[in-house]
Amino acid sequence: MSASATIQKRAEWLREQIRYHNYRYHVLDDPELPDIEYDRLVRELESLERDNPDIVTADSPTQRVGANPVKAFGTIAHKLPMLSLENAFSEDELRDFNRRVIDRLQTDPDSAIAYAAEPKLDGVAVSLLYEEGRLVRGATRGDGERGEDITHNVRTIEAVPLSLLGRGFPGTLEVRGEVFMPRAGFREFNENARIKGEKTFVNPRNAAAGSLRQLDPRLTAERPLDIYLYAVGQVDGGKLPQRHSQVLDRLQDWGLKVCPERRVVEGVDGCLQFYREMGAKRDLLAYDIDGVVYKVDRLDYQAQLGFVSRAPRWAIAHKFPAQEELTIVRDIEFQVGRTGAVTPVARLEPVFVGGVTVSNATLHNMHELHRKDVRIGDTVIVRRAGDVIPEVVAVLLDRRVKGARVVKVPKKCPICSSAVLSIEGEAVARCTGGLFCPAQRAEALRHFASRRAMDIDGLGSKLIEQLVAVDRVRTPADLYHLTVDELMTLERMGQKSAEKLLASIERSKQTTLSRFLYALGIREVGEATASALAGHFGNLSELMSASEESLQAVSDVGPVVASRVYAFFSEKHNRDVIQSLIKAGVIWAERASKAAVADGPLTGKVFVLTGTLPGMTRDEAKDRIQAAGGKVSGSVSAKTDFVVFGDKAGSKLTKAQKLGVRTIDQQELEKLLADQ
Ligand code: I6G
Repeated sequence: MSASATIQKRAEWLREQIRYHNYRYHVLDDPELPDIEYDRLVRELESLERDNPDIVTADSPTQRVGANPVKAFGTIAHKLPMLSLENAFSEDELRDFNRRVIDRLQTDPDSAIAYAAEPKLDGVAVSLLYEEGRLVRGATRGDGERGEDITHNVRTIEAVPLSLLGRGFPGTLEVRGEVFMPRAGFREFNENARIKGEKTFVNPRNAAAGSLRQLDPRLTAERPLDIYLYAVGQVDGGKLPQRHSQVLDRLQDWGLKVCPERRVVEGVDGCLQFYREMGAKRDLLAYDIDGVVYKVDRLDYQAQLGFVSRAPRWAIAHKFPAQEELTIVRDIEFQVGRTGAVTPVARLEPVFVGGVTVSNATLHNMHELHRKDVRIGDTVIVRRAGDVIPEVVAVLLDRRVKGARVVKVPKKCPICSSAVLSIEGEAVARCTGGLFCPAQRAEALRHFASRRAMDIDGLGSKLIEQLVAVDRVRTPADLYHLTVDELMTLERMGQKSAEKLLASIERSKQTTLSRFLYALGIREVGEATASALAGHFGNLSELMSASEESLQAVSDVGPVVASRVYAFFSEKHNRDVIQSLIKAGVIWAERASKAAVADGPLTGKVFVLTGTLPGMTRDEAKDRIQAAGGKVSGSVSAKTDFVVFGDKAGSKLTKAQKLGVRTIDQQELEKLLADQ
């Protein structure tokens, strides 16, 4: 064999391999080869074809993307028209269809008709034409008689074979089906487009249609498109099986992708069971469907039944309730969530969608509201899929009326009238009345009582929900006025548990400034920030009166945190709750003020803490040392004056001993502090 014949043979072998593995991967969803091996085959073929351009064939798997964009789509005439399907929107309509089939066929009304059933994909109908097993044309349905020539684009869809597998296929085989974009691919595509500031699509169907309408096939090739074939059109020079279900099996053998959810069912009952199963699965499928299709399985019956106007008498689409509908935005209001997020909600002209009447739909946040540019009076697409909260998907701009009103984020919380804080660059606007706002009560209390905040043992979420529901606790300060008798009126609360809970509430009064600050639940103020604020200011009143600028002087406090803290303490409600907490007996060690501390008993002394102190938490020790003017550092050096050690003291103690730094235990520390 000559060198060029050997190369040619190798290239043909590689193509066969790649086609077969494409088939395993895309059509059977059962790959045989690891990706890396597959890539190796493709790379070898690409390299052979690059070095020997004359061996390239049009159906080579390397030739999916044509080099040049087209100027416009050509028109093609479908040899056999691409029909539409009759719809059934109810069980009765399905029964009527079945009755008509039986009547026309004059079959025994007691013996069930076999139907080939499959989901109806929400995509774009296309036709693929294979001549002698080679893909020669791809077309849209168009008006059924004429469609657009999208050959260059369908070639880029990896699930579309450029040549058929095996043998026995008709010389001319036209197959029809649905091109779609799986949901995951759609989400990813939209996210990327959003990041790049490019056009996004409203739903996977529009994304599939838009992708097929690209003039540049390189762009289509980047879109995650897929296909399921569901019917044959023109067939010449070959025979097909006697049943529709067998035809689909045969298409799959030839490398064409058919829907794995297809099944043959018996009579109306079988159809209804299939409909219910698919309905239950609908939200779990990787792609959108809008119903199921039943086709009389026997092709001789199909031929007998024929067509009426533009639809076959032997098939029907049984539709699910639509998940998207058009309606009008009557108003845009704002809701406050458990964490204070102020969310725009569209009040809609009631519309039946996703099986229920919807009159409210979320707009998610201000960023989304602006991005979608939803205005009062607009006609919008509202979507309700499964049990998900209905959402406004998009505005129909061409239906915008004059005077459609833009909505701004409210300055005051619609629930508690506290200021609403919108931070530049952040999508979510928030109510600043965290401790006071009824919408946020339960969440604020849960956080307040949590272990790392006020550590109220036994005050769990369920109990909090109950206390809020009966309006016994509005702010955390109310917790400190609960009585055993009141607690005993709650579900599953006996005297013992009530007493135990009150004891933990009582215990929580003794706290530290940093825990207390953390417990207030100020947005962005986690434990570390609370501790930094407590350490810096030393007392609450200085912190509460600090300007945004001076807040930013605290280590790790930037403009966002500073504005949150400032906004929180600017709210009178929040200051009132703090006063009530202090009045109820919540207490911590404070440094009187910076000036006073400047000449405290420990002023100028540097402390390092190591190990667990027996009767004091580390935060407490730190707060008290700082309140006495001392500084607490994280590492031991020659500048350290005291290392305070507790149980399981670590290397800091050894280092102190090495450097000759004075080491003291808690008792000695207490003595130093008592000298204050
Ligand atoms: O629009 C369609 C969706 C699904 C169809 C169809 C189908 O089968 C699963 N089948 C036919 C025959 C037609 N339209 C005309």
